[in-house]
Amino acid sequence: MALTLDQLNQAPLDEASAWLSSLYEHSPWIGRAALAQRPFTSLAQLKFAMVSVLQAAGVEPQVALIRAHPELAGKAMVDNSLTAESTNEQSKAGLTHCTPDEFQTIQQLNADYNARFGFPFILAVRGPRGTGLKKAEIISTFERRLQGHPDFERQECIRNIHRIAEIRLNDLFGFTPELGNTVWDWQESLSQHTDVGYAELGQLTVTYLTDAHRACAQRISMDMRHAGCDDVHIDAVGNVVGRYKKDSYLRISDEGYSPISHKTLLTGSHFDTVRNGGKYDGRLGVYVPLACVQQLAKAGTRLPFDIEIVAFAEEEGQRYKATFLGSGALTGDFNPAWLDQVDADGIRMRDAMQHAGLCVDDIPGLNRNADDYQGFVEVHIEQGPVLNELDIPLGIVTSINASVRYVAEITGMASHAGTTPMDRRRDAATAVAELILRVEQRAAQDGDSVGTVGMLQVPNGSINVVPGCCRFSLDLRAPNDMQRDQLAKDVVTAARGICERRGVHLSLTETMRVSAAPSAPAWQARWEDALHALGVPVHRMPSGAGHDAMKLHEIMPQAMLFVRGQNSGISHNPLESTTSDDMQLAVDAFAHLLKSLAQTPAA
Ligand code: HGY
Ligand code: MN
Ligand code: MN
Repeated sequence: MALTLDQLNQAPLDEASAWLSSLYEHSPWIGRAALAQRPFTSLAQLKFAMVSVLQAAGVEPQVALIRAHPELAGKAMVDNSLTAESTNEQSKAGLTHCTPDEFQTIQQLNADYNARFGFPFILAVRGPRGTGLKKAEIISTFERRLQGHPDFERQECIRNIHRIAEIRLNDLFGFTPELGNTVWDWQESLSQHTDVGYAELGQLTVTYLTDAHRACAQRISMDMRHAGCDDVHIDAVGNVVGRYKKDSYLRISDEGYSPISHKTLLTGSHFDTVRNGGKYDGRLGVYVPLACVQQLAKAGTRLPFDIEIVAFAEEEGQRYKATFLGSGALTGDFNPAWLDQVDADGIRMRDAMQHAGLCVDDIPGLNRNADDYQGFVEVHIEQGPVLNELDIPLGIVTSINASVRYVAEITGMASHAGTTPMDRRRDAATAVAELILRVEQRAAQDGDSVGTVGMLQVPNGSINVVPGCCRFSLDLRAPNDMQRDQLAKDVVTAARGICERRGVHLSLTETMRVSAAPSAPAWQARWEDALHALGVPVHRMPSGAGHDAMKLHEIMPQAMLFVRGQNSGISHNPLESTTSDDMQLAVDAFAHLLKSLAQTPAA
């Protein structure tokens, strides 16, 4: 029989702690100590109470807890001394049915890991979806983490223990993150579409208007229609737009109805990806609101405002240097010069649009009139380690950092690698190398600026030729425009100085400049109210990553909600991950925001 929060809140301490005693392996003290924080208003609040107990306990008890766990497919499994919960978890992941090779590999990994860290490897093998990781994934994670730092590994084991406890708690309360699972599954099926050349490598890359990109647009359109959106269309730049209409009349009193004057709520995020990217960057911000629409449609509920969800077609600027193209088309920022850009295969954007059946002439008509909207909200994975290290599932974005990007080329003189003395070279690559280290040093000195050279190439280089040309990119970001501009100024000045001294030539083209986007206080407050209602700690933080919300910020109030990433919140990397429990909480927070908006009198 599933437990309820009321029962847990009201039961005598011994009885309540007995219910929680198997959440943390052989360690009932954690659940017991957390009960001091009763009454709990949500499972999320109870989970975080146990996280806090362990954080406060310090390193010794944490290491003791890790050591209280069995190895994966280890001795305890072989001699059947696993707890019922561990048996269930290890069998769900297939660890009770390893091939001799798999078994041998895992034994060796267990021995190596224990020898290196002095405690067993802990992984929540039920995985981010709760249905169990594949053995291959378990082994690759094991091998990857064997190289970790001891402090990090202790913390990562504890994070996995909290995930194990979360899943066991869900089972105890008969709770299934249904909508989180739906969102997780929508993204899983969308991720099957990937660009040619990446599919073969098992990598996710969806760049603007490729066939995979168009398949994603069709897929998202279908998901929107099936979820209950009234209008779904693909617009002139390839954005997928779904609208869930308001109740044209709403009974507000026994006397009758009144036409609704609430403005539309705009939400969404992008569905293009970086090369070899993750499944959730952008897409999560399409599917979380869509899960809310699905729930409203199922209940036949209409709000006093339309919800417009946009899956933006291009945010990453991978195929063309046209970052935020999708959201920029809505804010009047589509740059017609982009149409004549060519991609790495010489295909003009204009022709790629033609090939995708888009009508370039309709682009100016995509401009949104801000007066028609209440504002823009975006849900996004954090893409960083903060929430992961705090063990907090959701975060409140206070501002999105300002950024500026360049593509650049340094030209020197190609010459013979064997005969050109070191003091007679005009080596383009060493000039860039010196600049890269200068960027690293200069960005670091601010403390909260970042500088990255993400692309670096010696075109037509040869092993025995001093590089005469070196192409590279610059991505510079800071919490505000002034700090960003100072960083950019210093970097460009340094670049010119290096080129002067080395007798090489610099050409630099700015490809993007976007201002910092502070969250609108009223909208940030709505997200905070939602987290309070969910019993999730409110952690406010800036966004180091850029988002479509920066573009919508230029014409309407906006605020973002972050969702914790797994694997230290890594992103722009196939290890990008988040759990269906955290996605469920994001859906719950979005639903809370919708409800509070619906109860607010029309402006
Ligand atoms: O680069 C960024 O910040 C975003 O992921 N496009
Ligand atoms: Mn991204
Ligand atoms: Mn993104």
